Parts: sequence; C-alpha cells; structure tokens
Amino acid sequence: MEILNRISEKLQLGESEEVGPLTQEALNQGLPPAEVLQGGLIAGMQVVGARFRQHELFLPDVLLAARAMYAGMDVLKPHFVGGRMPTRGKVILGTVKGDLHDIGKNLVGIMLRGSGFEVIDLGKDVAPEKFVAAVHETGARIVGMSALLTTTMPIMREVIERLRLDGLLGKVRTVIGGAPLSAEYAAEIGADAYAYDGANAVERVSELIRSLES
Ligand code: B1M
Repeated sequence: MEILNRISEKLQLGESEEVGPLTQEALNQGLPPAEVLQGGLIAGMQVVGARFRQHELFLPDVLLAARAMYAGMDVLKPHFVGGRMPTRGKVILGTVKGDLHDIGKNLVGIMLRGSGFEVIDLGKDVAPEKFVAAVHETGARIVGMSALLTTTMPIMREVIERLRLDGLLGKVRTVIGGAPLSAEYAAEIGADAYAYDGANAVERVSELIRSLES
C-alpha cells in the first residue's frame, strides 16, 4: 500500500512533521487504524531497530524516529476504542536502585512502545519493592530491568527474589539488559531473558509473551 510505505519511510527518516499528516491521509483513504499502525508506523520502527542494530543508524536517528512514531500515534489514538491503542502486552520497565543511567532504558521503552507494547516506565533508581508493587497494581506480565553499573547488577537478583516470595514468578517473566550484563548473568540470577539492545528487547519480550500464552 503506497501510503503505508510513505509513512514507514518518513518515520525512518525521523520526519515527524510529515508522519502526522500522512497518517491522517491514510485514515482519510479509509484504511483501518490498526492497519495504519502495523503497516506504517510499526513497520517503519522495525526497520529503524534493525538498522540501529547493524550500526547503520545511531542514537539520534532512533530518537527522531521515535518522535515521528509519536506524531503518528497521536493522530491514530482517538480512532481506537476509548482512545487507547491496542497493545501486545504490558511491560514494566525501570533502571534498578542506585543506578541513574536511563538513556538505554528509555531507548528500550521507545522501541517496545513503537512495537505495540504498553510500557509502564518506573524511571531510574527503582527499588525492588517498587517493581513488585507495579506488577500487583498493573497486572503486567513482563518486568524489564536495566543496569549500567556493576555495583547495581545484584539488585536485579533481589527483584527476582521478591517476585518469587510474592508467588509471582510463574505469572510474570523477567528480562534484563544494560552494558555490563550478559545471558550468563541472566541465567545465574534466574532472569528469563537477556537483551543486548532495544530491538533485541522487542524480540525477547515478544518471545516471553508467547511463552506465557502457550
Ligand atoms: Co556513567 N558510567 N556513571 N554516567 N556512563 C558508565 C556506565 C561507565 C561504563 C563509564 C566508564 O567508566 N567507562 C561506568 C560504569 C563502570 C562500571 O560499573 N563497571 C560509569 C560510572 C562509573 C558512573 C558514575 C559512578 C561516575 C561517577 O559519578 N564517578 C556515575 C554513577 C551514577 C549512578 O548511576 N548512581 C555515572 C553517571 C553518569 C551520568 C549521570 C553522567 C550519565 C548518565 C545519564 C543518563 O543516563 N541520564 C552517564 C553516562 C552517559 C555513561 C556512559 C558514558 C554512557 C551510557 C549510555 O547512556 N550509553 C557509560 C559508558 C558506556 O556505557 N560506554 C557510563 C548509551 C545507551 C544507549 O547505551 O545504556 O548501554 P546503554 O543501553 C543499551 C544496552 O545496554 C541495552 O539497550 C540499550 C540500547 O541499545 N539496554 C537494555 C539497556 N538497558 C536495557 C534493558 C533491557 C534490554 C536492553 O531490558 C529491560
């Protein structure tokens, strides 16, 4: 579909001022909002994620693309029931206690939102009990934790332990990420997945959601 390709291309270029009106044009042509979301905005963001992973795009490009994504989503939002976008699942996200690095975590949040997940961002310096309380409050099935400091990595183990004590481990899945982390560390602390960047986080979270459904 011509118009969806144009939305996707403009999103990849980060041209917010084009993406909003093009999204409206797609709706005017009679395309269902969900199709515009999936075939235009999300499709464009997936390309951005893949190119970022291959170092063909850089952080500023991703942030511009994310802004363009939001411009399109603002147009679509009122067309979904109750003004709510359809979601592929809720994800709680936060940088763990003692750690103030949030650029990577924010990027992961943008990629997840851009891929259709509802993200509940608890921010940075998030205490283990806050992650657990957020699971109870929101019913989210995925908990994503970020850490950039070797000294704050062990907090992730604490979060998992608290989830276990609250009987939540069978109901939620955990994913961790951040420069000093690894799949080995995830296995060591009992996390369900490790993701090395935003695009990979989208893949891991999608798998975890599928594992909860099966
Ligand atoms: Co600091 N810092 N910092 N810092 N900082 C690092 C992490 C460090 C490696 C620098 C160094 O020494 N070479 C070092 C840590 C060393 C260690 O622990 N072994 C360090 C240090 C020591 C510190 C302080 C202690 C410095 C001091 O005060 N003496 C201090 C700690 C403060 C605190 O947190 N309590 C500190 C402070 C800061 C700033 C506040 C100045 C600033 C953070 C600003 C902010 O985030 N709002 C800062 C920055 C910017 C960095 C570096 C330079 C860059 C981090 C970054 O944003 N990268 C960093 C050096 C480095 O990493 N090269 C450094 C870009 C970002 C897109 O990548 O965060 O890796 P990243 O996220 C990636 C992936 O890791 C992954 O996806 C992201 C997107 O690709 N990912 C996930 C991240 N979270 C994920 C979660 C997921 C999945 C994937 O699922 C949930």
